[in-house]
Amino acid sequence: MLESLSSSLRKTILKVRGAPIVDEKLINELIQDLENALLGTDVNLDLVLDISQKVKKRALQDQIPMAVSRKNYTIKVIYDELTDLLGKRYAPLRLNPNELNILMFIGIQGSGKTTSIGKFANYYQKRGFKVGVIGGDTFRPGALAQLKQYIEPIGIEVYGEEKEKKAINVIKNGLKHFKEKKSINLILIDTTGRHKEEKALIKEMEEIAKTAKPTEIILIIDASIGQQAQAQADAFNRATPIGSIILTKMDGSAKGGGALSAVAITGGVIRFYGEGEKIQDLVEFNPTRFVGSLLGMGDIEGLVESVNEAFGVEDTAELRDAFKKGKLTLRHFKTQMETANKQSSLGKIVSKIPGVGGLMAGHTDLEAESKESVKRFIAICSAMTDEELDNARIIKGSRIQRIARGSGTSPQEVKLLLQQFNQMSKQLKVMRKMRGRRGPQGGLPPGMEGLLGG
Ligand SMILES: Nc1nc2c(ncn2[C@@H]2O[C@H](COP(=O)(O)OP(=O)(O)OP(=O)(O)O)[C@@H](O)[C@H]2O)c(=O)[nH]1
Ligand SMILES: [Mg+2]
Repeated sequence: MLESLSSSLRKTILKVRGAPIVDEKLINELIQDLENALLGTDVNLDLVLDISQKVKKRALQDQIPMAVSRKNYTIKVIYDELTDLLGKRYAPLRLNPNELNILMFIGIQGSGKTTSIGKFANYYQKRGFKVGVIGGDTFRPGALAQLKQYIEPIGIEVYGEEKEKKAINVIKNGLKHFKEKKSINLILIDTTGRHKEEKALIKEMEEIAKTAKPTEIILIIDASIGQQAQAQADAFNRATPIGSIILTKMDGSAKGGGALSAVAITGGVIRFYGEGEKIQDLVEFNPTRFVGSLLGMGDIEGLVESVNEAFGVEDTAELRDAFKKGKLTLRHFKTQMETANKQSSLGKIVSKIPGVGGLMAGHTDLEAESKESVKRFIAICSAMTDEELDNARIIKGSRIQRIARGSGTSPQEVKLLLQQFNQMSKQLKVMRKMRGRRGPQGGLPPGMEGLLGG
């Protein structure tokens, strides 16, 4: 599924992960990568620019809780914006097994109607529905044979009339046939695909719909047309309030992202997509899960949840004050580590970074590892004197040796902590300069993420 988009997005995420600090330069690189990835899958230029501006602004300027690293926040922002692009609403198709459901499939020539009906029949049969299919394509020679050949092997009856030329008659008779069989609770209607454009298609849809009174009309769009899908979806949305959309050929098309986003901005509801010619190749579309798998892991929702959770945790007033004044001491730093240690979300945040799954093979206990490093940082700070906590500059030579001994760590670890603390203080000064006198209020300067083990 959208392999090249997915692999470029994963590379982008890995770049965030691998960078020592998240600064403007990195964000600019990211934006460039993100734009290229989206344009490469035919997402509309205006949409791409809109997304990249939002990501840039949020990643650099949003005020985030101290327990969230700017890296994770940036990843979450990318995730948010992509999910937004594809439609936040998750709307599974609701069929009632206690009633007769009639679904009518329409779409321009060759879009994948007949194949999608087979996939639907298979999908819902597996979920306990008793399915019947009506071959309402009386236009193309061989259409009925194709339908039967595809669907009968899974044990589903196909109603068709070789000699009848009027689709509407076949559909009427087919409905009667299946309604008499009381056991059938899902009827799928195939239709003619002679239309090459939206207008005639919609007209025919309205005519058949009057007779068949479908529960739902399903528009099939071939994803390989990319952002041109917007015109079809638009016309369709205007014509019917009960429509859903299936995108086909998501496997073979480099333009799938364009088609998905183009349909999403019309407000059209994408329920499924096809990713192959076989009868099993139908996937229910869920924007959040979809973006999660694009970015490289199913569980990105976990990361997002953890970041959201951390947003609910107040930073201490003392800390905010320190940031405002631009005076950060190791004491603040220690307090922050202690808060982070208490938060269950921290370990979760670190362990749920999308895209690092493969790289982290063998480091399965990333969460425990990051908790461990926070604990060690706390231990190091606890071995410091009050004087040292208030003035990190005096920590040198023999003091480092003493702190390492006292905390059960090594002088290297103490130096690492001091380095990261210095980097953070520098970042804070730069930020204060950039933002004038106001100063960030509780925001985490880029670079602090290193302290959180992320
Ligand atoms: N790779 C791939 N091929 C697909 C997919 N869906 C449909 N196809 C292929 O696209 C071609 C057209 O599919 P049909 O289901 O016959 O399309 P249709 O809309 O019924 O076509 P008409 O009845 O002629 O209008 C067939 O060769 C299908 O195998 C998909 O998700 N992936
Ligand atoms: Mg067909």
